[in-house]
Amino acid sequence: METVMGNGNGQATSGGRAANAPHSDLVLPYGDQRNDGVVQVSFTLPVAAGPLAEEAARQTMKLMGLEDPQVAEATAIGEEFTFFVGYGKLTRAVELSKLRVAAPMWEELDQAAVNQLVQDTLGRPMVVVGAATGSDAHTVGLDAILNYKGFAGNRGLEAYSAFKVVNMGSQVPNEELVAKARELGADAILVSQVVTERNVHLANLTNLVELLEAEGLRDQVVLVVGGPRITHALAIELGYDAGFGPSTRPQDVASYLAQEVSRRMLN
Ligand code: B12
Repeated sequence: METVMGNGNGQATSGGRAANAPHSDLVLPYGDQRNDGVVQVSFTLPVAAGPLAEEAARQTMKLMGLEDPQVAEATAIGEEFTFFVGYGKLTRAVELSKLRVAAPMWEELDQAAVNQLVQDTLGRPMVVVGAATGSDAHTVGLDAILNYKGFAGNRGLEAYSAFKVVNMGSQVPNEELVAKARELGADAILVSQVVTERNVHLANLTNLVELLEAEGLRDQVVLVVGGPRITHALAIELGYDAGFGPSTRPQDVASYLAQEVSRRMLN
């Protein structure tokens, strides 16, 4: 993860400059040449394949802000739909120095350093309770973070001596999660939310925070949420300590947990 600076409200900001664009703060997509703005898009229109559908596709690309739109491929999908691949040019650039990016504050530590930091801080393993909560039946993401085998060649939290991991699995009611956290004296609660249809995750995540507050446990635990549509900014807004999104590696979470528990001990 790139270097981040605290902004004083529990988030971190980064004005990041693209490493490969030392002279320009303005970036456009790269097609054939740097900053030519060329992008490829794909979409389906509910129009039968033919000249009308192709013109509708070009107009659609113009509405996306693309100049010189071209249809590269138009494939009929059934009788009334056409799938398109198109090319076009973006002319408005992103100004990197104006971006504010929220990210959890931690430095990447290797497994030995995480184990050492937790040992130095607590003198015992951190107790970590994880669950996919509410109606959510997706376990792969949570398992990727917690299980020994981990994710993309990166070992899960079970592989660290720094963590005692309890994985409660999927569709765990918030009440059961809170009861288990209390029973085990959890140092951290790790929640997975993959289904976000109709914002079902928002009510469920808020409910967990309310339950923890009602039980007087909220300040006792590091509260983390992860999932493909989760951002750190959203997590903070909902009352969590950190949020982890797509492609998170167990080492990211391990590094964050070790540093967060250490930071709390020092405060
Ligand atoms: C496998 C799968 C299923 C399996 C799940 C099996 C299982 N045991 O997990 C089954 C078939 C059960 C399933 C069911 C459903 N699914 Co489904 N499913 C998927 C699928 C194909 C892959 C998900 C996955 O495993 N990804 C791989 C993992 C490694 O990635 P990840 O979850 O993002 O996890 C990473 C990060 O997000 C993060 N992370 C995740 N959790 C956590 C937690 C913590 C604490 C941390 C730190 C990090 C973290 O770290 C992980 C590693 O980097 C996705 C589509 C897709 N390609 O993503 C749809 C998808 C997630 N499913 C979807 C839907 C709608 C459903 C159903 C509602 C379908 C239906 N109508 O019945 C049901 C819901 C069931 C329920 N009650 O939850 C939608 C969700 C849309 C949305 N935004 O809400 C998706 C996106 C498909 C789609 N395009 O519509 N599904």
